[in-house]
Amino acid sequence: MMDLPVVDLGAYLSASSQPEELTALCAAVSRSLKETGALLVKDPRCSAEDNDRFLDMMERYFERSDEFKRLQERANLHYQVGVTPEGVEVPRSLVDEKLQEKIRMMPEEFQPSIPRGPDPKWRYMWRVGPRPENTLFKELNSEPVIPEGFPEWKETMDSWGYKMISAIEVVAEMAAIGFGLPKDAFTSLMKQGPHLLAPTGSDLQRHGQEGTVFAGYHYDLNFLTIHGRSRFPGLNIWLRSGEKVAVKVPVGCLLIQSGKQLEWLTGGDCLAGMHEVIVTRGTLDAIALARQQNRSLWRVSSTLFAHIASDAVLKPLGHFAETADASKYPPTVAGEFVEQELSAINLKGKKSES
Ligand SMILES: O=C(O)CCC(=O)C(=O)O
Ligand SMILES: [Fe+2]
Repeated sequence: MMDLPVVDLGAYLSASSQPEELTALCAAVSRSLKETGALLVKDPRCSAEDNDRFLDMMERYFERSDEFKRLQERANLHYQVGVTPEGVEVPRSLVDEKLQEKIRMMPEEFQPSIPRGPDPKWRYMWRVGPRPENTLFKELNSEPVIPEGFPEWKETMDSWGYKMISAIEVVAEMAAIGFGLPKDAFTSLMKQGPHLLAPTGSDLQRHGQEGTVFAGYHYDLNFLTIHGRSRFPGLNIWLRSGEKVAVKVPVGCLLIQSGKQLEWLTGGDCLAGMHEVIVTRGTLDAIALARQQNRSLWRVSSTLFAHIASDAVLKPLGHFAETADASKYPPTVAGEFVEQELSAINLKGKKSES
């Protein structure tokens, strides 16, 4: 089992760091994203208390009845705002034959758990950051949904969301430098992107058996994903080497994962990180402890999906346009790419139906 390196964003943000130190930090960021599809960071601006305030509120929300939560469901907006009930989102590995083939080729010890149906997790989508005034992708940029009886909702979601975006922007800048691109190569494309704070909620009381798959083997379709620490472990990631690793996020750290849009922009030099969330022995231990301490048995993730702006074009940037695989990543409008991916995982009606 491998420990992911922890990169201190404070050192990058500090004016007193030496140029050689900065170069080394940026190289560590791009190397970790490339070799593991993931990266642990510490950001002095995102505290464990901020994360707790967010998790406490989301636990209270997910504990409400199904009828209550369904009032926040917006299927017509492809679930891109409000709640997604359990049993809607389909893991890529259930529908993608190429991916299934890839799984069959893996050594048994690294094979993911094979989901038999849609994910039994709920999710809440909250848009974060300014929206574009003019866009061809209105529904990816819709108005927020606020559940009744949560006066602190907007402030809590926005403050956690903005903090996570600030951390992602620093990582995106460092990654660009590490990949040999101009410093703003990624961040300039992220401006007014349809960033989503998208915590998952999994009911461990009902679905707490070892081996239950909460999020089947998949990649994230966005640019970079960032998660705070969850109160229940269970995330497995696959390294570029094919090895499967259970992720441990140290207290006060954030986990970053590379998404498909980053893969596109680097012409496949950095692949989207594959991952799954399942009930492991570690999850069972955390469930036992939570029961003892009379805490919530909802597993909440503090996930934020950072996106490339919907109207921007995805294509290999700079020197990545010259690589052998570049032609596998033809210029594609980011919003169109997102819509295709959403329909593959059941969050948007297929093109022929819409
Ligand atoms: O529930 C989690 O910890 C993360 C789930 C996940 O991979 C996702 O939301 O894409
Ligand atoms: Fe994911």
